[in-house]
Amino acid sequence: MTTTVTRYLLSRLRELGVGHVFGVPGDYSLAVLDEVLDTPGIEWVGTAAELGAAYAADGYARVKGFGALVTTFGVGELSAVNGVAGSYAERVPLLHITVGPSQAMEDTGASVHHTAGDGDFTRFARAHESVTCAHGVLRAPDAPAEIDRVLTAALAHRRPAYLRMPSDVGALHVPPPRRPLVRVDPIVDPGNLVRFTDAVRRRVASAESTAVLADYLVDRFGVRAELADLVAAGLPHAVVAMGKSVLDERDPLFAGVYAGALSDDVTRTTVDDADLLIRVGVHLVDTTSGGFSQGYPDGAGIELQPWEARVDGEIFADVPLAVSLPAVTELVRAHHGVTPTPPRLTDPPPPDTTCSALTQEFLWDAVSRSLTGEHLVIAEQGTSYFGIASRRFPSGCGFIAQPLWGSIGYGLPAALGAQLADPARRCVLLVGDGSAQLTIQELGTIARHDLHPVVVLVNNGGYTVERAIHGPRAAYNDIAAWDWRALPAALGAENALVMTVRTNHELLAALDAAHACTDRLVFIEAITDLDDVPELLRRLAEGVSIRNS
Ligand SMILES: Cc1ncc(C[n+]2csc(CCOP(=O)(O)OP(=O)(O)O)c2C)c(N)n1
Ligand SMILES: [Mg+2]
Repeated sequence: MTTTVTRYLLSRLRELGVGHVFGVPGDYSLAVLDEVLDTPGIEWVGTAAELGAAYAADGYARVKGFGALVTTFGVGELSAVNGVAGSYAERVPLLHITVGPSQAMEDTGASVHHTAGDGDFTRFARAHESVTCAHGVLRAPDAPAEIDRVLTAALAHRRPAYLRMPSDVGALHVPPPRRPLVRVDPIVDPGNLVRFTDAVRRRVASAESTAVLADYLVDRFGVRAELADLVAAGLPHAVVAMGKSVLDERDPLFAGVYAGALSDDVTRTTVDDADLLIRVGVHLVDTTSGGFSQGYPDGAGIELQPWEARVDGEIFADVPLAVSLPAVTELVRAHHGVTPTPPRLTDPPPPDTTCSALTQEFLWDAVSRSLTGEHLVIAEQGTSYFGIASRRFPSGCGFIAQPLWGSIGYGLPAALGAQLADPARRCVLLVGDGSAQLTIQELGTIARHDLHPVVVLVNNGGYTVERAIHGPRAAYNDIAAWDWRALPAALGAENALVMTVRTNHELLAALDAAHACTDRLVFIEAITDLDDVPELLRRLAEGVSIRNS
């Protein structure tokens, strides 16, 4: 029995749970896409642009564990590369396949379209080398081995991989997969594990107060359940915004979203003043740490990272998160320390239902209050991210943002991917007008697939987050004024529920209507003042401005 290279690849993607492949076709890739259309269990999602496909594959992978996009050589793949770089930075595993000129054309060095006309067919792969963890060119007979190699690497590193497929290679016959894809477990050094647990035991026994700080690597390395076990041992715990949703924010011992010196007092003191701070999958970046203003001593405490652990700065190599975290939990449970006092987070004031003009503080309070455990929030960089990140979520509510790579325009296509990945969980996209202008065309893709997310578009007349940092009235922070209300219908969502809100009262009514209307796309244009920013951003912006100068 044989299969084709394309079918081999698609069956491996199916095995990884991929049910949707994103991209834009090109003449080189059409035959490959025929096979995608013919493959049961895989749906082709044609996006308006390749960058949207890359962001969508990323949002999809954050929900399903793996994503895929197919682009055409040169023009298509380079349009996607910013998205792939974001997945690389934020550790989202996916496969970018680009289909290019046939091997025969390559051999003759022909000056074919989508090349630079110099016979170099490897140039664009080189552009991907620095933003993928594995890359290759598919050729018979080792195409199956290459596919398996790059997929295994992407899974192990939680990073994207890249494959170039000459257009004639997809149809070549190869043996079908004989066994499941090999998953590489991280290496565990038994000696270091023993030394690590001894060090943790001593540290836990002498600690007067212990707290946990968790971040996004918990999610990427699949240890949410293990983290829940650790905090269930009775430890106060906080989360870094990039890892928001890895902890239950309604737990009585939840101490809030930590942002270094910009955190609320309760959160900051819980983390910074703990005698022993256990950091789980923490990777602070400037946008999540109040510009690296964390108050806990660097290196002190217990630090659990994907492949190594540290205790008071001592490194234990090859003691990976999946092993170190349960080990720490066992030792914390065995130690009967002082029962902690639950942190007292202040709840926001009751909603102001008057007709006063909508403010950012009110907007994010109201949006967060309206969420349930069935929602998945996607927050774009800008006031949306800073506004929602610090608000407390209901148990089970998911969160996607891109504060490390921070490429505006990411949110809307990521919501497309996330909504396709889990149709049962309604996406709530929070996006600024400036960001939306980069990738709004994917609203058409959302409509074409009859998806029903709620989009809250903050219309504040331009780049407010940038105004807060520099140039409040500079022309470069202005954008073209669009008729946002007309856009959903123009882009194919004729039956969308579209609302514009200018007051607190109108926003509350719109959110009620949005949550009641689950069978349609909902688009809320929320108008706020161009200088109005959430408190966290206001504090952060002062620091950014100083650092940039
Ligand atoms: C691709 C890309 N280009 C430029 C930037 C710089 N940038 C960061 S935020 C931002 C403005 C965002 O404005 P908007 O989406 O309207 O948000 P808000 O006004 O609510 O802050 C810009 C231009 C970026 N992060 N990514
Ligand atoms: Mg704006």
